[in-house]
Amino acid sequence: MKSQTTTLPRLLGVVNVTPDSFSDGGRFLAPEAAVAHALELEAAGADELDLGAESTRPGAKAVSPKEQLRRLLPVVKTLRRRCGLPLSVDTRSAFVARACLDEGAEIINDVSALRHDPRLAELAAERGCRVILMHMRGEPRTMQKNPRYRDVVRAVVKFFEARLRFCRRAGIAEERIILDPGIGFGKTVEHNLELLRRLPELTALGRPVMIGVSRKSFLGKITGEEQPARRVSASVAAGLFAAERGAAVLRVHDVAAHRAAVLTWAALRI
Ligand code: HH2
Repeated sequence: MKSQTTTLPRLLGVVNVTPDSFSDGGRFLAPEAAVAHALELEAAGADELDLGAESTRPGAKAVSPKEQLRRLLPVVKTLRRRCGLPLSVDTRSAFVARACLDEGAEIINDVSALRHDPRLAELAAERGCRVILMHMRGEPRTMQKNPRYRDVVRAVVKFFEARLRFCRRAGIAEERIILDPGIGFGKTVEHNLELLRRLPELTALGRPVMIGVSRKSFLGKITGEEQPARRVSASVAAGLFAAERGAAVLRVHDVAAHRAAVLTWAALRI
């Protein structure tokens, strides 16, 4: 067999400890259910896990940091003992992130790109942890109200340039930063497709790019599939396309399907 030259995109498995996530709300709200699901994703080949307690689906209401922590902490504590993967915490709150980092989480995934809570940048600098900065126009409550850009890719590049300058000033090492264009966050179907097609313009910023297309509604609009859990094939197709254009991390719900697809894709690419 030839030696493998293609770097596989890492798979960040999603664990939503929420009652209302768009694709699996309520299934993993109980800590035991969330832990069992996380361990399943680990067994299926996830490289890292992303734990979230606040849905960011369009129209979602904010969840207090106290409530987020009540949902997350038992899960983080148990997983730190039972799971070998790096844990990411999907939160905009420094209070939540700090407590989870204290329990062994290693990555902050902030859909506001450190704009929501000023203390989150300080925390990231202090701990030297990895940080995922995501682009979002507006807030989850309002973001899908008539999103418009002159050129969505240029707007996202400019946004990241500014956020990277901000991080430098805040003392966050550039090599700890991962960029995510925020597929579905204040974007139309066409905006999402354009961002995926022109991904190399984002990787040109010199940081790994993460893509979260998994089960999202733009895939439903393309395929006509209304149920998020049945958008697995569409998610895999879009994920592989993103990998081909340079995505370093795929944030996915269906790890086993993505793992098989990514391995096959990599074997073909040698
Ligand atoms: N997508 C969701 C949530 N967090 N974080 C990043 N960095 N990138 C994403 O694309 C992203 C994200 C939405 O997916 P999900 O967590 O399944 O749904 P919900 O926000 O409703 O919990």
